[in-house]
Amino acid sequence: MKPLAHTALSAPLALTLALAIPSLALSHAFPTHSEPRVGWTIANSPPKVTIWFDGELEPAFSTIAVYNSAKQQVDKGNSHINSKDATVLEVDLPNLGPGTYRVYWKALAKDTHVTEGDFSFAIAKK
Ligand SMILES: [Cu+2]
Repeated sequence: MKPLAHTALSAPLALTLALAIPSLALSHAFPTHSEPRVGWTIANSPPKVTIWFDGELEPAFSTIAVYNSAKQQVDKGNSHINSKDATVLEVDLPNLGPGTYRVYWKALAKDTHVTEGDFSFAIAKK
């Protein structure tokens, strides 16, 4: 999965944090893998989309949204960080029909840096 952007939420704040706590400067979060996997075609509607990151996320600004090919949002709107693991972002899905779906994610890391990107997966026709 390739993150498409890595921008500072607030440059002055990020700079202040980076200077104050150097070890946090590199802790922005990038995805390591997802379920469904990037680009894969799967047989059945998945119960949710899960993305694992390489660092802990801030719950308030970290989101996943899933769209169908008609650009309608199809997820259940409950995008959230996993309660047991702050590096995991997930959103529940209703039962989806065959087609291609696009997942847009945005992650705010503890260092105030935002990463975002998108990928697709497909559900095969029966
Ligand atoms: Cu960063």
